[in-house]
Amino acid sequence: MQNWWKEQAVYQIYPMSFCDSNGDGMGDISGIISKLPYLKSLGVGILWLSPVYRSPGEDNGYDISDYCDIDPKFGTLQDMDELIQKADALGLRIVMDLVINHTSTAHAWFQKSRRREAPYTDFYLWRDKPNNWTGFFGGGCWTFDEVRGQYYLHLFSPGQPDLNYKNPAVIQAVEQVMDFWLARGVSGFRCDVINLLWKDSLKNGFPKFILTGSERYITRPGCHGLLQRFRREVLNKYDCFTVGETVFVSPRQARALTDPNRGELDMVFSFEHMNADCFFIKWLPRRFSPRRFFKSLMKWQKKLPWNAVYFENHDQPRSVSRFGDGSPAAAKAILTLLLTLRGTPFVYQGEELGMTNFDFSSLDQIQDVESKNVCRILKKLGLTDRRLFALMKRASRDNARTPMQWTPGPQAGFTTGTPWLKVNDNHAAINAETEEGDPGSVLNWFRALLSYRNGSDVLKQGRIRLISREKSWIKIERRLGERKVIVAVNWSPRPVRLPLVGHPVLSTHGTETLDCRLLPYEAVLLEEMPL
Ligand code: ISL
Repeated sequence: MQNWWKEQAVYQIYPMSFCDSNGDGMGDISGIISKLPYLKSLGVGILWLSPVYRSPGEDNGYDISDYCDIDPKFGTLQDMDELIQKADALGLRIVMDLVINHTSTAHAWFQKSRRREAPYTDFYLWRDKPNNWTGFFGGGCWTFDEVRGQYYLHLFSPGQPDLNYKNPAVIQAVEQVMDFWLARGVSGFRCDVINLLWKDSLKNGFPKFILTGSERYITRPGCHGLLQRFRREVLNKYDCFTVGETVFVSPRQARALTDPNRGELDMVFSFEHMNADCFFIKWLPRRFSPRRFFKSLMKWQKKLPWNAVYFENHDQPRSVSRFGDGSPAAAKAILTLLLTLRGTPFVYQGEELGMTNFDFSSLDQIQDVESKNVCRILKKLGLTDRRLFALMKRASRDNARTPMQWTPGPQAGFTTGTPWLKVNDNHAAINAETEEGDPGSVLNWFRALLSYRNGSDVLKQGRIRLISREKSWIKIERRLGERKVIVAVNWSPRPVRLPLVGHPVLSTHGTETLDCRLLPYEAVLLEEMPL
């Protein structure tokens, strides 16, 4: 038996869009509690909640003003305790999002820091003059604060000032936050942009097309040191795990970050496979190539003994719209690969239903701070509204943030009020209630597949080998001792011929016999037993 977080699948909840219990149009913790039986029925074992802490909401909760309280729009600390308890009673663990590269400007630490109140004076990165760095959301990353009379660094929005990890008091304060939640019963953290914490210096960077200055803060030795310290001082006291969101990480860096002997993180989210439909950043699109996608996935499978596997989250467009043709068949094929690669699978709310990109009809319907910034900048650069619209359709983070589709009814059963972000019109067909009753639905495929994985040591623990990858299909082998599971996925809307040997156990199209032909977007699992 390996670590519990290697045995179970993780389900990411974006609380604003999951389930609204009080009709204010915004998801909340009581809503999540009401859906625990559904989550249990999926077969997942761990629930990761995007931030529910107190926050002004400039970046939908990734700008925290109090780490030790729940934002009133989501409920109370008591609701959170109830969620942890009720989840635990069902054998589900809760993992929090830990956003410690920056706080909100509304955080008391920042308010005191801008007034130079000890011990908060140096909690942030203050300078008389900005350097030449550029931020993640486009444009500069220094804002002048009138109260203090200095500029502060923010790699993200102006409302998200970066903390100063060269100040030991910051490290201690952050460790207290981790302790607070672990003692309350959470089972770990998804650590937001965790490889950016340590800034070597604030000197100018080499001018670059994007992220000038990043060589001074991405995965620096000081960051490894910090992570080791968090592990030693806090995490080791608990039965928990951490997964780091590590932007622009290389396989070598990821290996070091997740090496159990170094004691830093347990897993990381890498980004390379997310470039299968763009050049380096999503604002530079290119046609999706399954071959490029498979190549990157297999490279990372080979280079790391164990890692997080994901195709979707709250920052990425929907996988079925992006890597497939939007059809339920494509959704099933994509989920098949997600759940059969080696590693801990992370599934994002709605992915199990085949939810698609946002069907917005005007740019005004977009709420995301990143999208709004990028629109402003590209408009200034002369991009037409038509091209801007097309780009946002493809890449806006709001694509994955539309409300969860529970029923075919009004507002997809997400709220009785007006949802904060428009519900996708396709909820009439794509929703949990309808899919529940359809044996051929994406939802029921997800359940069947995860249930098979949960019972298969070969899939959970076995080695992985690529048998072959072609332009539009992939065949992999998982092996534990003498037992093998072969997974073949046709990633295209055309049938393909390929050699298949073994005893078919699951097929998206219900095929019971082998004819070495996969229908459009068909995926099959075959078992091979020792003779
Ligand atoms: O979302 C992105 C591209 O569209 C990424 O560049 C993203 O900003 C980066 O992966 C960091 O993401 C995380 O931190 C951000 C927050 O906005 C994201 O939601 C979060 O996942 C700042 O806290």
